[in-house]
Amino acid sequence: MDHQLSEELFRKALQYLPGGVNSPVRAFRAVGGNPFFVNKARGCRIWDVDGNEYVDYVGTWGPAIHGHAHPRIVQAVQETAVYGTSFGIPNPLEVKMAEMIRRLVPSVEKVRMCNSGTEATMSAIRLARGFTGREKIIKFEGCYHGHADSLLVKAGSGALTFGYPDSAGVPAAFTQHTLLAPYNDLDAVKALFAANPGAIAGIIVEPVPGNSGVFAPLPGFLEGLREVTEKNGALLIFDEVMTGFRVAKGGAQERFGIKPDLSCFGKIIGGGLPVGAFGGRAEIMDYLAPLGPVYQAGTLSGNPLAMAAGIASLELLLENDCYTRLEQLGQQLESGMRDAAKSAGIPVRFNRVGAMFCAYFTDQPVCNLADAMKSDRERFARYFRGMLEQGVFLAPSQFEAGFLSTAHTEADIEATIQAARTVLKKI
Ligand code: KE4
Repeated sequence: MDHQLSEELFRKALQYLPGGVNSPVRAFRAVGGNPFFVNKARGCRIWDVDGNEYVDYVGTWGPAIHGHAHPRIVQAVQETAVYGTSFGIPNPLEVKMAEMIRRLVPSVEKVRMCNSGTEATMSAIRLARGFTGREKIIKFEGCYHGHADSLLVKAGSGALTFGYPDSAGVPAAFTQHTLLAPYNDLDAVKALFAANPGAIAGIIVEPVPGNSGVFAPLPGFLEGLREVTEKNGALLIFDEVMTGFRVAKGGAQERFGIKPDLSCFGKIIGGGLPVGAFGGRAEIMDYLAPLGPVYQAGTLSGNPLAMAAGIASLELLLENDCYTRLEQLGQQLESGMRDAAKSAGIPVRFNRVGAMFCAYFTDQPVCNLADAMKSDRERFARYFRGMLEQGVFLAPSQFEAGFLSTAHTEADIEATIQAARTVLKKI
Protein backbone atom coordinates (compact mmCIF):
# COMPACT_ATOMS: atom_id res chain seq x y z
CA MET A 1 0.00 0.00 0.00
CA ASP A 2 1.23 3.48 -0.87
CA HIS A 3 0.94 5.96 2.02
CA GLN A 4 2.92 8.86 0.54
CA LEU A 5 0.29 11.58 0.99
CA SER A 6 -0.56 10.40 4.51
CA GLU A 7 3.13 10.48 5.42
CA GLU A 8 3.45 14.03 4.08
CA LEU A 9 0.37 15.12 6.02
CA PHE A 10 1.64 13.44 9.19
CA ARG A 11 4.99 15.21 8.93
CA LYS A 12 3.11 18.50 8.67
CA ALA A 13 0.70 17.56 11.48
CA LEU A 14 3.65 16.84 13.77
CA GLN A 15 4.65 20.52 13.47
CA TYR A 16 1.32 21.77 14.78
CA LEU A 17 -0.29 18.99 16.84
CA PRO A 18 1.32 17.14 19.77
CA GLY A 19 2.12 13.71 18.35
CA GLY A 20 0.43 14.82 15.12
CA VAL A 21 -3.02 13.99 16.47
CA ASN A 22 -5.92 15.40 18.42
CA SER A 23 -6.38 12.24 20.47
CA PRO A 24 -3.44 10.01 21.47
CA VAL A 25 -4.62 6.57 20.38
CA ARG A 26 -4.93 7.80 16.78
CA ALA A 27 -1.14 8.10 16.56
CA PHE A 28 -0.63 4.34 16.08
CA ARG A 29 2.22 4.49 18.62
CA ALA A 30 1.09 1.25 20.25
CA VAL A 31 1.16 -0.67 16.99
CA GLY A 32 3.97 0.99 15.03
CA GLY A 33 3.90 2.95 11.83
CA ASN A 34 2.15 6.25 11.26
CA PRO A 35 -1.58 6.89 10.97
CA PHE A 36 -3.23 7.20 7.60
CA PHE A 37 -5.28 10.31 6.89
CA VAL A 38 -8.89 9.80 5.88
CA ASN A 39 -10.21 11.21 2.64
CA LYS A 40 -13.75 9.85 2.90
CA ALA A 41 -15.84 7.12 4.51
CA ARG A 42 -19.10 5.49 3.53
CA GLY A 43 -20.86 2.51 5.07
CA CYS A 44 -18.29 0.23 6.68
CA ARG A 45 -15.47 1.44 4.44
CA ILE A 46 -12.87 4.18 4.72
CA TRP A 47 -10.58 5.57 1.97
CA ASP A 48 -7.33 7.29 2.90
CA VAL A 49 -5.81 10.24 1.04
CA ASP A 50 -3.66 7.84 -1.00
CA GLY A 51 -6.75 6.02 -2.22
CA ASN A 52 -6.31 2.89 -0.07
CA GLU A 53 -9.59 1.27 1.00
CA TYR A 54 -10.23 -0.37 4.37
CA VAL A 55 -13.03 -2.29 6.03
CA ASP A 56 -13.46 -0.20 9.17
CA TYR A 57 -13.92 -1.80 12.62
CA VAL A 58 -13.09 1.37 14.59
CA GLY A 59 -16.29 3.13 13.52
CA THR A 60 -14.97 6.41 14.96
CA TRP A 61 -14.75 4.57 18.31
CA GLY A 62 -18.39 3.59 18.43
CA PRO A 63 -20.68 6.31 17.02
CA ALA A 64 -20.87 4.80 13.51
CA ILE A 65 -23.26 1.96 14.38
CA HIS A 66 -25.01 2.59 11.04
CA GLY A 67 -21.73 2.97 9.18
CA HIS A 68 -20.28 6.22 7.87
CA ALA A 69 -22.21 8.94 5.98
CA HIS A 70 -25.55 7.20 6.40
CA PRO A 71 -27.95 9.14 4.10
CA ARG A 72 -30.48 9.72 6.88
CA ILE A 73 -27.86 11.19 9.21
CA VAL A 74 -26.24 13.32 6.50
CA GLN A 75 -29.65 14.61 5.44
CA ALA A 76 -30.59 15.43 9.05
CA VAL A 77 -27.43 17.51 9.49
CA GLN A 78 -27.83 19.28 6.13
CA GLU A 79 -31.50 20.14 6.71
CA THR A 80 -30.82 21.40 10.25
CA ALA A 81 -27.68 23.42 9.50
CA VAL A 82 -29.46 25.78 7.12
CA TYR A 83 -31.59 27.01 10.06
CA GLY A 84 -28.54 27.71 12.23
CA THR A 85 -25.93 25.59 13.91
CA SER A 86 -26.17 26.69 17.53
CA PHE A 87 -28.38 29.05 19.47
CA GLY A 88 -27.42 28.87 23.14
CA ILE A 89 -31.14 28.83 23.93
CA PRO A 90 -33.55 25.85 23.98
CA ASN A 91 -34.42 24.27 20.64
CA PRO A 92 -37.10 21.60 19.99
CA LEU A 93 -34.57 18.91 19.07
CA GLU A 94 -33.23 18.86 22.63
CA VAL A 95 -36.66 17.87 23.89
CA LYS A 96 -37.05 15.20 21.21
CA MET A 97 -33.64 13.71 22.07
CA ALA A 98 -34.50 13.65 25.78
CA GLU A 99 -37.83 11.95 25.05
CA MET A 100 -36.08 9.30 22.89
CA ILE A 101 -33.42 8.55 25.49
CA ARG A 102 -36.07 8.25 28.18
CA ARG A 103 -38.17 5.94 25.96
CA LEU A 104 -35.20 3.70 25.19
CA VAL A 105 -33.67 3.74 28.69
CA PRO A 106 -36.44 3.62 31.34
CA SER A 107 -34.02 4.25 34.24
CA VAL A 108 -33.47 7.73 32.80
CA GLU A 109 -36.32 9.91 34.05
CA LYS A 110 -34.43 13.12 33.24
CA VAL A 111 -31.32 13.76 31.14
CA ARG A 112 -28.81 16.57 30.60
CA MET A 113 -26.99 16.88 27.26
CA CYS A 114 -23.33 17.85 27.07
CA ASN A 115 -20.56 17.61 24.48
CA SER A 116 -18.46 14.54 25.25
CA GLY A 117 -18.39 11.36 27.24
CA THR A 118 -15.78 12.95 29.50
CA GLU A 119 -18.17 15.75 30.38
CA ALA A 120 -20.95 13.25 30.97
CA THR A 121 -19.03 11.10 33.46
CA MET A 122 -17.35 14.07 35.15
CA SER A 123 -20.74 15.69 35.67
CA ALA A 124 -22.43 12.47 36.81
CA ILE A 125 -19.79 12.03 39.50
CA ARG A 126 -20.15 15.64 40.67
CA LEU A 127 -23.91 15.07 40.81
CA ALA A 128 -23.51 11.83 42.79
CA ARG A 129 -21.27 13.64 45.29
CA GLY A 130 -23.66 16.56 45.52
CA PHE A 131 -26.71 14.35 45.97
CA THR A 132 -25.19 12.03 48.61
CA GLY A 133 -22.98 14.60 50.32
CA ARG A 134 -20.17 12.04 50.15
CA GLU A 135 -16.77 12.37 48.47
CA LYS A 136 -15.39 8.98 47.48
CA ILE A 137 -16.00 7.21 44.18
CA ILE A 138 -15.14 3.63 43.23
CA LYS A 139 -13.89 2.91 39.72
CA PHE A 140 -12.37 -0.23 38.23
CA GLU A 141 -8.84 -0.85 36.98
CA GLY A 142 -8.69 -0.56 33.22
CA CYS A 143 -12.02 1.19 32.88
CA TYR A 144 -11.83 4.52 31.06
CA HIS A 145 -14.40 7.21 31.69
CA GLY A 146 -12.76 10.06 29.77
CA HIS A 147 -9.93 12.31 30.89
CA ALA A 148 -11.37 14.19 33.88
CA ASP A 149 -8.67 14.52 36.56
CA SER A 150 -10.27 12.35 39.24
CA LEU A 151 -10.87 9.50 36.79
CA LEU A 152 -7.33 9.24 35.43
CA VAL A 153 -6.54 6.55 37.97
CA LYS A 154 -5.63 3.17 36.50
CA ALA A 155 -7.57 4.35 33.47
CA GLY A 156 -7.83 2.32 30.30
CA SER A 157 -7.84 3.24 26.59
CA GLY A 158 -5.06 5.59 25.52
CA ALA A 159 -4.03 6.25 29.13
CA LEU A 160 -3.21 2.55 29.49
CA THR A 161 -1.83 2.20 25.97
CA PHE A 162 0.78 4.88 26.57
CA GLY A 163 1.59 3.78 30.11
CA TYR A 164 0.02 6.76 31.88
CA PRO A 165 -3.01 5.16 33.56
CA ASP A 166 -2.32 7.70 36.30
CA SER A 167 -1.65 10.79 34.19
CA ALA A 168 1.01 13.38 34.97
CA GLY A 169 -0.42 16.77 35.86
CA VAL A 170 -3.10 15.42 38.19
CA PRO A 171 -2.43 16.45 41.81
CA ALA A 172 -2.77 13.65 44.37
CA ALA A 173 -5.43 15.75 46.06
CA PHE A 174 -7.61 15.34 42.97
CA THR A 175 -7.51 11.55 43.05
CA GLN A 176 -7.43 10.85 46.78
CA HIS A 177 -11.17 10.20 46.75
CA THR A 178 -10.99 7.76 43.84
CA LEU A 179 -10.97 4.17 45.11
CA LEU A 180 -9.93 1.27 42.87
CA ALA A 181 -11.00 -2.33 42.52
CA PRO A 182 -10.29 -5.05 39.96
CA TYR A 183 -13.20 -5.53 37.52
CA ASN A 184 -15.36 -8.59 38.29
CA ASP A 185 -14.11 -8.62 41.91
CA LEU A 186 -17.17 -8.04 44.10
CA ASP A 187 -15.31 -8.91 47.32
CA ALA A 188 -12.86 -6.07 46.66
CA VAL A 189 -15.79 -3.67 46.25
CA LYS A 190 -17.41 -4.85 49.49
CA ALA A 191 -14.09 -4.40 51.28
CA LEU A 192 -13.90 -0.79 50.07
CA PHE A 193 -17.35 -0.09 51.46
CA ALA A 194 -16.41 -1.73 54.78
CA ALA A 195 -13.24 0.40 54.96
CA ASN A 196 -15.05 3.63 54.03
CA PRO A 197 -18.39 3.52 55.87
CA GLY A 198 -20.75 6.32 54.86
CA ALA A 199 -18.08 7.95 52.66
CA ILE A 200 -18.67 6.48 49.20
CA ALA A 201 -20.91 8.54 46.91
CA GLY A 202 -21.04 5.92 44.21
CA ILE A 203 -19.54 3.40 41.85
CA ILE A 204 -18.88 4.28 38.22
CA VAL A 205 -18.51 1.27 35.96
CA GLU A 206 -18.37 0.37 32.29
CA PRO A 207 -21.00 -2.40 32.36
CA VAL A 208 -19.02 -3.99 29.51
CA PRO A 209 -15.47 -2.61 29.67
CA GLY A 210 -14.30 -1.59 26.18
CA ASN A 211 -11.13 0.29 27.13
CA SER A 212 -8.82 -2.56 28.04
CA GLY A 213 -9.92 -4.47 25.01
CA VAL A 214 -13.33 -6.02 25.71
CA PHE A 215 -14.32 -8.24 28.60
CA ALA A 216 -17.74 -9.12 29.99
CA PRO A 217 -19.17 -8.86 33.49
CA LEU A 218 -19.15 -12.30 35.12
CA PRO A 219 -22.58 -13.61 36.17
CA GLY A 220 -23.69 -11.79 39.32
CA PHE A 221 -21.09 -9.01 39.18
CA LEU A 222 -23.34 -6.17 38.02
CA GLU A 223 -26.17 -7.47 40.22
CA GLY A 224 -23.72 -7.41 43.13
CA LEU A 225 -22.79 -3.79 42.42
CA ARG A 226 -26.46 -2.88 42.43
CA GLU A 227 -26.98 -4.65 45.75
CA VAL A 228 -23.92 -3.25 47.52
CA THR A 229 -24.66 0.35 46.46
CA GLU A 230 -28.29 0.10 47.61
CA LYS A 231 -27.19 -1.43 50.91
CA ASN A 232 -24.68 1.39 51.53
CA GLY A 233 -26.70 4.37 50.31
CA ALA A 234 -24.36 4.90 47.35
CA LEU A 235 -25.31 5.48 43.70
CA LEU A 236 -24.63 3.08 40.83
CA ILE A 237 -23.44 4.96 37.74
CA PHE A 238 -23.33 3.04 34.46
CA ASP A 239 -20.90 4.58 32.01
CA GLU A 240 -22.72 3.60 28.81
CA VAL A 241 -20.85 6.02 26.58
CA MET A 242 -19.71 3.00 24.55
CA THR A 243 -22.33 0.33 25.40
CA GLY A 244 -25.34 2.65 25.25
CA PHE A 245 -27.60 1.75 22.30
CA ARG A 246 -24.83 -0.58 21.09
CA VAL A 247 -25.15 -3.81 23.06
CA ALA A 248 -28.95 -3.49 23.15
CA LYS A 249 -31.54 -0.86 22.30
CA GLY A 250 -31.58 0.15 25.97
CA GLY A 251 -27.85 -0.41 26.41
CA ALA A 252 -26.09 -2.78 28.80
CA GLN A 253 -28.65 -2.04 31.52
CA GLU A 254 -31.32 -3.62 29.29
CA ARG A 255 -29.04 -6.50 28.22
CA PHE A 256 -28.14 -7.40 31.80
CA GLY A 257 -31.38 -6.29 33.49
CA ILE A 258 -29.81 -3.80 35.93
CA LYS A 259 -31.33 -0.43 36.85
CA PRO A 260 -28.55 2.07 37.68
CA ASP A 261 -29.21 5.36 39.43
CA LEU A 262 -27.38 7.40 36.79
CA SER A 263 -26.21 6.58 33.27
CA CYS A 264 -23.73 8.32 30.99
CA PHE A 265 -24.00 8.34 27.22
CA GLY A 266 -22.15 9.64 24.17
CA LYS A 267 -20.99 8.42 20.75
CA ILE A 268 -24.10 6.86 19.09
CA ILE A 269 -26.49 9.60 20.34
CA GLY A 270 -24.50 12.17 18.37
CA GLY A 271 -24.44 10.26 15.09
CA GLY A 272 -20.76 11.18 14.79
CA LEU A 273 -21.05 14.77 16.04
CA PRO A 274 -19.69 15.87 19.45
CA VAL A 275 -22.10 14.77 22.17
CA GLY A 276 -22.48 13.45 25.69
CA ALA A 277 -25.39 13.00 28.07
CA PHE A 278 -26.07 11.87 31.61
CA GLY A 279 -29.39 11.03 33.16
CA GLY A 280 -31.23 9.03 35.76
CA ARG A 281 -33.70 9.32 38.61
CA ALA A 282 -35.47 12.69 38.60
CA GLU A 283 -34.84 13.25 42.30
CA ILE A 284 -31.11 13.06 41.60
CA MET A 285 -31.13 15.00 38.31
CA ASP A 286 -33.10 17.84 39.94
CA TYR A 287 -30.01 18.55 42.06
CA LEU A 288 -28.54 20.09 38.90
CA ALA A 289 -28.54 23.84 38.28
CA PRO A 290 -30.74 25.76 37.68
CA LEU A 291 -32.96 23.72 40.07
CA GLY A 292 -30.36 22.52 42.52
CA PRO A 293 -26.91 23.25 43.94
CA VAL A 294 -24.78 21.09 41.58
CA TYR A 295 -23.44 23.26 38.79
CA GLN A 296 -22.96 21.97 35.25
CA ALA A 297 -23.12 23.86 31.95
CA GLY A 298 -22.03 23.92 28.29
CA THR A 299 -22.15 26.40 25.43
CA LEU A 300 -22.95 23.80 22.80
CA SER A 301 -24.90 21.37 24.98
CA GLY A 302 -27.96 20.16 23.04
CA ASN A 303 -26.91 22.01 19.89
CA PRO A 304 -29.27 21.35 17.01
CA LEU A 305 -26.72 19.66 14.71
CA ALA A 306 -25.63 17.00 17.19
CA MET A 307 -29.26 16.50 18.24
CA ALA A 308 -30.43 16.10 14.63
CA ALA A 309 -27.68 13.60 13.81
CA GLY A 310 -28.25 11.71 17.07
CA ILE A 311 -32.02 11.59 16.64
CA ALA A 312 -31.59 10.18 13.13
CA SER A 313 -29.19 7.58 14.54
CA LEU A 314 -31.63 6.54 17.27
CA GLU A 315 -34.59 6.51 14.85
CA LEU A 316 -32.68 4.11 12.60
CA LEU A 317 -32.11 1.85 15.61
CA LEU A 318 -35.83 1.95 16.44
CA GLU A 319 -37.02 1.36 12.86
CA ASN A 320 -34.88 -1.70 12.15
CA ASP A 321 -34.11 -4.78 14.19
CA CYS A 322 -30.44 -3.78 14.22
CA TYR A 323 -29.46 -5.92 17.15
CA THR A 324 -30.42 -9.22 15.55
CA ARG A 325 -28.38 -8.19 12.52
CA LEU A 326 -25.42 -7.06 14.63
CA GLU A 327 -25.52 -10.34 16.57
CA GLN A 328 -25.51 -12.36 13.33
CA LEU A 329 -22.49 -10.45 12.03
CA GLY A 330 -20.79 -10.74 15.42
CA GLN A 331 -21.24 -14.50 15.49
CA GLN A 332 -19.87 -14.82 11.95
CA LEU A 333 -16.82 -12.74 12.84
CA GLU A 334 -16.22 -14.52 16.14
CA SER A 335 -16.42 -18.06 14.75
CA GLY A 336 -14.34 -17.13 11.71
CA MET A 337 -11.61 -15.51 13.80
CA ARG A 338 -11.49 -18.47 16.18
CA ASP A 339 -11.13 -20.87 13.22
CA ALA A 340 -8.43 -18.69 11.66
CA ALA A 341 -6.45 -18.64 14.91
CA LYS A 342 -6.87 -22.39 15.36
CA SER A 343 -5.66 -23.21 11.87
CA ALA A 344 -2.68 -20.87 12.36
CA GLY A 345 -1.94 -22.55 15.70
CA ILE A 346 -1.93 -19.17 17.50
CA PRO A 347 -3.49 -18.68 20.98
CA VAL A 348 -6.21 -16.04 20.59
CA ARG A 349 -8.96 -15.12 23.05
CA PHE A 350 -11.74 -13.47 21.07
CA ASN A 351 -14.04 -11.63 23.48
CA ARG A 352 -17.33 -10.23 22.21
CA VAL A 353 -20.48 -8.69 23.62
CA GLY A 354 -22.95 -7.92 20.85
CA ALA A 355 -21.32 -5.56 18.35
CA MET A 356 -18.17 -4.83 20.36
CA PHE A 357 -15.22 -7.20 20.34
CA CYS A 358 -11.51 -7.69 20.89
CA ALA A 359 -8.87 -10.32 20.05
CA TYR A 360 -6.25 -10.91 22.77
CA PHE A 361 -3.15 -12.96 21.96
CA THR A 362 -3.27 -15.27 24.96
CA ASP A 363 -4.60 -18.75 25.71
CA GLN A 364 -6.02 -17.62 29.07
CA PRO A 365 -9.46 -16.12 29.78
CA VAL A 366 -9.51 -12.30 29.93
CA CYS A 367 -11.94 -11.03 32.59
CA ASN A 368 -10.11 -7.97 33.94
CA LEU A 369 -7.17 -5.66 33.36
CA ALA A 370 -4.60 -7.98 34.91
CA ASP A 371 -5.61 -10.74 32.48
CA ALA A 372 -5.50 -8.30 29.54
CA MET A 373 -1.99 -7.20 30.52
CA LYS A 374 -0.77 -10.78 30.07
CA SER A 375 -1.63 -10.82 26.38
CA ASP A 376 1.12 -10.58 23.77
CA ARG A 377 0.97 -6.93 22.71
CA GLU A 378 3.88 -7.24 20.30
CA ARG A 379 2.01 -9.95 18.44
CA PHE A 380 -1.09 -7.73 18.50
CA ALA A 381 0.93 -4.94 16.87
CA ARG A 382 2.09 -7.32 14.10
CA TYR A 383 -1.51 -8.49 13.68
CA PHE A 384 -2.76 -4.90 13.42
CA ARG A 385 -0.15 -3.94 10.81
CA GLY A 386 -0.74 -7.12 8.81
CA MET A 387 -4.49 -6.63 8.78
CA LEU A 388 -4.06 -3.00 7.75
CA GLU A 389 -1.97 -4.08 4.77
CA GLN A 390 -4.80 -6.48 3.91
CA GLY A 391 -7.26 -3.57 3.93
CA VAL A 392 -8.77 -4.14 7.38
CA PHE A 393 -8.63 -1.26 9.89
CA LEU A 394 -8.77 -2.51 13.49
CA ALA A 395 -8.42 -0.46 16.67
CA PRO A 396 -4.72 0.57 16.85
CA SER A 397 -4.21 -0.74 20.38
CA GLN A 398 -4.75 -3.96 22.30
CA PHE A 399 -6.58 -1.88 24.89
CA GLU A 400 -9.42 -0.79 22.64
CA ALA A 401 -12.62 -2.31 21.30
CA GLY A 402 -13.59 -3.18 17.75
CA PHE A 403 -17.04 -2.23 16.54
CA LEU A 404 -19.47 -3.76 14.05
CA SER A 405 -22.11 -1.71 12.25
CA THR A 406 -25.28 -2.46 10.33
CA ALA A 407 -23.32 -1.40 7.24
CA HIS A 408 -21.01 -4.42 7.47
CA THR A 409 -22.06 -7.37 5.31
CA GLU A 410 -21.36 -11.10 5.43
CA ALA A 411 -18.98 -10.52 2.52
CA ASP A 412 -17.04 -7.87 4.49
CA ILE A 413 -16.78 -10.25 7.44
CA GLU A 414 -15.66 -13.12 5.20
CA ALA A 415 -13.00 -10.92 3.61
CA THR A 416 -11.83 -9.96 7.11
CA ILE A 417 -11.58 -13.60 8.14
CA GLN A 418 -9.62 -14.47 5.00
CA ALA A 419 -7.27 -11.59 5.75
CA ALA A 420 -6.83 -12.91 9.28
CA ARG A 421 -6.05 -16.40 7.94
CA THR A 422 -3.25 -14.86 5.85
CA VAL A 423 -1.89 -12.61 8.61
CA LEU A 424 -2.08 -15.00 11.56
CA LYS A 425 0.17 -17.49 9.75
CA LYS A 426 2.93 -14.86 9.52
CA ILE A 427 2.96 -13.34 13.02
P1 KE4 B 1 -15.11 11.17 25.08
O1 KE4 B 1 -14.76 12.28 26.05
O2 KE4 B 1 -13.90 10.66 24.34
O3 KE4 B 1 -16.27 11.55 24.15
O4 KE4 B 1 -15.67 9.94 25.93
C1 KE4 B 1 -14.91 9.44 26.99
C2 KE4 B 1 -15.35 8.02 27.27
C3 KE4 B 1 -16.11 7.78 28.40
N1 KE4 B 1 -16.54 6.52 28.70
C4 KE4 B 1 -16.23 5.48 27.89
C5 KE4 B 1 -16.72 4.11 28.25
C6 KE4 B 1 -15.46 5.68 26.72
O5 KE4 B 1 -15.15 4.62 25.93
C7 KE4 B 1 -15.00 6.97 26.40
C8 KE4 B 1 -14.14 7.25 25.19
N2 KE4 B 1 -13.75 6.15 24.42
C9 KE4 B 1 -12.48 6.28 23.69
C10 KE4 B 1 -12.24 4.95 22.99
N3 KE4 B 1 -11.71 3.99 23.89
C11 KE4 B 1 -12.46 7.45 22.77
C12 KE4 B 1 -11.37 7.43 21.73
C13 KE4 B 1 -10.24 8.38 22.06
O6 KE4 B 1 -9.98 8.65 23.24
O7 KE4 B 1 -9.62 8.87 21.07
